[in-house]
Amino acid sequence: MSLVQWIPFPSLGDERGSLIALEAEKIIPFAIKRVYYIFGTQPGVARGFHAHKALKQVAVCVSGKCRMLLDDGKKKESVWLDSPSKGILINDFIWREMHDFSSDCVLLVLASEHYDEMDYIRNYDSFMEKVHEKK
Ligand code: T46
Repeated sequence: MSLVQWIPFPSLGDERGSLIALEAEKIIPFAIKRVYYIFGTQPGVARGFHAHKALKQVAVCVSGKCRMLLDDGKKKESVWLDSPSKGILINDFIWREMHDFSSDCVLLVLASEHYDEMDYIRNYDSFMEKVHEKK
């Protein structure tokens, strides 16, 4: 199965332009507890480099683009987030890295849990150990 799970967002646009509504537990497959966005990323900067133990998230570039690398411990896939009309579902125990941010990139993230630093696995070796423990 592909690591990359796209969620197409229905557009409510009309002749005036575009509008997308993201409703929890409908389009977004969980109750949203937190929303954050990443913007103004400096040239050459990459972010992420961690996994989460329980958190699920949907990420969408509402402006510009960036490249998201996902890694489940067995395989890696890299995709461009370059459309406000689709998001990517990032499940728990997935290592993620964000690269190649355009200067106009606004990466919006909808999260299933409140912020909790204890939920992060920020060391790649620990991530690999935990993924194998789960099996
Ligand atoms: C993820 C990717 C896509 C908070 O205090 N509250 C928050 O809700 C978040 C997301 C971060 N923070 C603090 C923690 C750090 O001191 O803000 C600082 C920067 O966070 P971090 O270095 O984790 O940012 P990224 O861009 O590496 O990762 C973020 C999310 O943390 C992460 O869950 O999946 O975006």
